[in-house]
Amino acid sequence: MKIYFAGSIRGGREYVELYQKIITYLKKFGTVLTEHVADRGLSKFGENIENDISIHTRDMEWLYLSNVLVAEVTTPSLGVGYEIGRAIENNKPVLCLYKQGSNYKLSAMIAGCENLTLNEYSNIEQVQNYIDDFLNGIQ
Ligand code: 6K6
Repeated sequence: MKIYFAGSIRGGREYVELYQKIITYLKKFGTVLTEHVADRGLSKFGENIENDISIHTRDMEWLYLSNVLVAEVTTPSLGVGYEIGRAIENNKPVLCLYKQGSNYKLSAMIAGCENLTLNEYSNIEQVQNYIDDFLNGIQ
């Protein structure tokens, strides 16, 4: 299984350690195409020598190749929201994970979307259980 993991980069890196844990767990199920999302060596806002057009082109190729998109949506991110929309339009199953009690309010465009699965979690064990349920259900 090819998995596209989406998490905030320029939207804010507050949960990057959690992204790393999610990616490690997702690897039990197949290949994660977007491990760089948890790259802690990255400068604060994801600025590096790659230009934005090549980032977008490459990420869309990976999104089309993937069997499923898993997104950590707690930190609001235009890029993550865009990827979720593109995945749904391309009939990919989408799992969104949102940290309960966060100060960030989840957009109605995610919370109210019936074409994705949204799970709220409070710890990594719950995240793992939601991933198990979701990915075992589509395999
Ligand atoms: C290199 C290593 C890590 O980041 C970089 C350069 N920037 C990006 N590289 C790859 N994907 C990116 C980059 N910036 C945004 N994205 C995609 O958008 C990722 O797949 C994330 O899921 C999402 C984050 O969007 P923003 O709006 O928070 O940046």
